[in-house]
Amino acid sequence: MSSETKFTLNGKNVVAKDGETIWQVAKREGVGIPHLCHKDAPGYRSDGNCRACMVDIEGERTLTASCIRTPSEGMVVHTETERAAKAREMVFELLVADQPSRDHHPDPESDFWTWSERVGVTSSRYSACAKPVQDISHPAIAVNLDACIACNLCERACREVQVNDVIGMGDRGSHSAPIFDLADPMGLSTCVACGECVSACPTGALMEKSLLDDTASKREVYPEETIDSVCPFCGVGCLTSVSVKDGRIVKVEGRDGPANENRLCVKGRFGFDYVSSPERLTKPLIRRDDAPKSASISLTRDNYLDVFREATWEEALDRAAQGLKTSLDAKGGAGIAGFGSAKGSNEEAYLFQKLIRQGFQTNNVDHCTRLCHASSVAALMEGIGSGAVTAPFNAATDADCMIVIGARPEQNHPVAATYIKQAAKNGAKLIVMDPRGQGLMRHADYGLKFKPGTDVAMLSAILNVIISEKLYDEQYIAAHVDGFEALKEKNREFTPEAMEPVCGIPAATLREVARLYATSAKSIIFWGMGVSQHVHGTDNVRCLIAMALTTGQIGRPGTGLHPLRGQNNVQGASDAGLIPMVFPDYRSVENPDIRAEFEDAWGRTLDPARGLTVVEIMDDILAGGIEAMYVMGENPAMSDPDQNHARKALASLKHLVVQDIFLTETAWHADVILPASAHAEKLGTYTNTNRQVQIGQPCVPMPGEARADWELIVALANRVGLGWSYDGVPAIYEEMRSHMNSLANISWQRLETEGTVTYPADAPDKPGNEILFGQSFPTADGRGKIVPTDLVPPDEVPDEEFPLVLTTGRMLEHWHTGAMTRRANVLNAIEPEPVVSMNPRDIKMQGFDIGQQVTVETRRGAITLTLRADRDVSSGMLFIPFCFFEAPANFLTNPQLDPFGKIPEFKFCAARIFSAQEHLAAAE
Ligand SMILES: Nc1nc2c(c(=O)[nH]1)N[C@H]1C(S)=C(S)[C@@H](COP(=O)(O)OP(=O)(O)OC[C@H]3O[C@@H](n4cnc5c(=O)[nH]c(N)nc54)[C@H](O)[C@@H]3O)O[C@H]1N2
Ligand SMILES: Nc1nc2c(c(=O)[nH]1)N[C@H]1C(S)=C(S)[C@@H](COP(=O)(O)OP(=O)(O)OC[C@H]3O[C@@H](n4cnc5c(=O)[nH]c(N)nc54)[C@H](O)[C@@H]3O)O[C@H]1N2
Ligand SMILES: [Mo]
Repeated sequence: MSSETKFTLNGKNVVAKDGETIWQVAKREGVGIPHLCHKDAPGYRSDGNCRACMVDIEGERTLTASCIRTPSEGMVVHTETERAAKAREMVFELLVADQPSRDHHPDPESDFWTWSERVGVTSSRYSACAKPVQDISHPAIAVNLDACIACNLCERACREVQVNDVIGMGDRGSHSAPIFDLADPMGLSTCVACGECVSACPTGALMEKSLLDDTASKREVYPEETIDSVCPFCGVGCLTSVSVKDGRIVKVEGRDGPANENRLCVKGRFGFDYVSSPERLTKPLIRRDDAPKSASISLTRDNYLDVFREATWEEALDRAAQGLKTSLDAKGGAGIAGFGSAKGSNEEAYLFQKLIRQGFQTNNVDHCTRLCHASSVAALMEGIGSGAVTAPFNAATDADCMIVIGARPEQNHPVAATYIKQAAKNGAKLIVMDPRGQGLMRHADYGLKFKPGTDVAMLSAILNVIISEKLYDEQYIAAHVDGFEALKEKNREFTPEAMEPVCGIPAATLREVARLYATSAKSIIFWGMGVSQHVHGTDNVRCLIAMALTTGQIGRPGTGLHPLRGQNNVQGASDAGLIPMVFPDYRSVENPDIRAEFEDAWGRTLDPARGLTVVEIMDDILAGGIEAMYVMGENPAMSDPDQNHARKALASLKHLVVQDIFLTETAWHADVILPASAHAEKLGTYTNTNRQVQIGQPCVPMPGEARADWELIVALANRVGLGWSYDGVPAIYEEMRSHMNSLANISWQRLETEGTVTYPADAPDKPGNEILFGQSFPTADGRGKIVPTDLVPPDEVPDEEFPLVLTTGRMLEHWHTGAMTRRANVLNAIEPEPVVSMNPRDIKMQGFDIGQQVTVETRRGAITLTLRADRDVSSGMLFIPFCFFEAPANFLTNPQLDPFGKIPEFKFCAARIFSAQEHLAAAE
């Protein structure tokens, strides 16, 4: 129910809706009231402490802060009485007294100075307090407390909006100011550098160092223009506004997008300078005739010209196409494969799979989704007929109970995590299930640190309780679900008591968690790689689907299944057909009718058999099958499992074309390297984890001779005789859309106007559907299907020789293989070197020293890195992130695949650790 309150503002009759404050109504009415401690953005509570927004209310003795005051019926408000104006002048005069002069101010263009100018007070009769110290210990953010007005917006930003709980207002001498943790230097505090405080600060006391001079106390950089775009990193899909000067990005701010409501994380806000890295590829390169290929990489910034020579575009493109044609002539499509990119746009993904399918008559086209949520998608397609999320992550706000399993959103989907944390703070129950501890557990009612690789056991026990205690929704099952009887039968033996020793969680806890999930009015499940990257990944997800289907926790606000999608465009690239089994929109390549539609549209006979997947392609190369590849925007020489094997495969290709923005480990094996466009340099659409299709705009020019990815795909297509002509990205989008029902009613023009639209949308003028499957599922008969599962152990369990469990994954500051973030200065400054994390007790027991060099070895390889203590890592486990080329985690990982999703078991293998010296000695 909306409420309305009528009152007068400066003599005009106005209406406040739904609890609007006087300040908000005034803004809507075009009456600007100064404000400093108030931020007009979602998630920010008004505090009314700075007194800059004082207004006069008839009949009231004192002035009132308009940012916290809601009007009452008939109230008469004046913003410009002499009394109000004088009071505000006084506020500003006192504040100005305490600021450095405008000429010596960190940000003379800050909101503070804009408002003081409007109020007419830019100097002061009062004298300043003693100047507090400057804190420049953080690589990204400068703290100049002399400019602080103690408005506490930064504290609200940190605690209430991002829920990071680092900043507090401490008492420093005569005036209160932000402190970090227990008054640590910011750079040593637990600050995660989301930059929300910087964005909130009205004076520039907290500021991006990238805008300041060498002393970090005075603003030096003023952008020339600001462009609306979308973040290039993760699947959250934060909308951004990108500020540019001299053709370089100098600052990124969050915009009010549906997924992020202005919020960003450290990568989105401070990780932009990879785009202008001096290591960007700027010229086409061709392998020298005298440079043999080798699986071992000895790549440095300076030696690449020993291996490659610069070439013209004509020569490089001819050579790239010729090599693919030669293989096609010799072997047909079976000799060729392509890896497309989930970092590129939908249009690029569509064109890439079209080129491979139409040009080379093969379905050997895949991308990193195979290493990611392939098992989730397999289980979801089977169970509910759709691989995408059933509800956006923001649905956390409406949930009563949230499960987060096998995911670390604080690190990997930080902005999504803010919604989960806020919901938990507002009383929703949070259950975090992960063998490794994480920050989110601090906000959780239950933190289940179960034994790795035992998800099916733990979840089956939960299902067992749901069944035996009759917590399921009988009506929902009757109306919507098949397979319940089979589940009951199979699940009988998986009692919590029987599963306790398997998964390590007490039976009583499993019962409580089952009851909480099943009986809460609205429960939602979020999951990630800890669930999917196992040989039983598909089974893990089948269990989660069974939990939702038996309890009817799906299809309503605050409920659903949400696999947190990883890359900025992995949802879109998958939708666009960058998958070996399916054309765009998951339509089977094996179905003759569907194939006929694409054969008609593309004018060629197409391959009737499903293609090989990422890891299968590597195997097939070494088995003498595939001999030529085109890799765009992926770095399999770092991201594929068992690198000794994968790099050997890449090195043994007869012809490899790599299209990237950097000379990656994969490019090292190439015959031809095509310098491509970074996200910030091109137009395109990207689909985030919430199914929101959003436009990314070009913000800066491409470096040197680099070219847009889509133009390069077209150039290759035309060199293999496909005769493509597109007059731009919109035309590609519209062609793609003609094959995709999911994008019905979402025309390019609509996207241009609205910037972001959720699919599916029922009409061109209706917003898309955020919550899906309230009525039925998109399966053949409209019903959901439960598929019961068995307990399957991880493929390689610890033994005497390799007694530890190695798990791999990510860190907040780095992106995957490090190609981008190791070249982003702030991010690399925070996490500069390869580390393996181990429980401090294990470190002590083994007699190691924190910070020493250690070697970690598995049956497939060994790497040497720095030992880090981390209480979150359980005893008996090691954790290594795969972003460091100096010590690639994937030398160690097990390539064994899940039989349905074909995803490798990145999250579990047997390992051992010893001091690096020992390792060296043994080698000698
Ligand atoms: N900073 C950053 N953010 C990223 C990325 C990045 O590289 N860096 N990559 C993006 C991509 S593509 C993806 S897919 C997402 C991935 O995001 P997440 O799914 O959060 O990824 P991970 O950190 O790999 O693994 C998640 C969790 O799985 C747990 N785990 C390990 N073994 C098991 C197990 O047996 N069972 C269960 N249930 N859990 C287990 C780990 O302890 C870890 O906490 O992140 C995206 N966001
Ligand atoms: N051990 C271990 N391995 C894993 C995982 C794990 O958890 N553990 N996780 C897996 C998962 S979930 C994923 S998604 C994969 C990710 O694996 P990859 O996709 O191979 O990893 P990225 O580093 O994201 O590679 C992206 C590449 O694209 C380039 N690039 C960026 N933007 C553009 C662009 O606009 N155009 C072009 N042409 N190139 C561009 C970058 O320079 C980089 O080389 O890794 C998988 N590997
Ligand atoms: Mo991923």
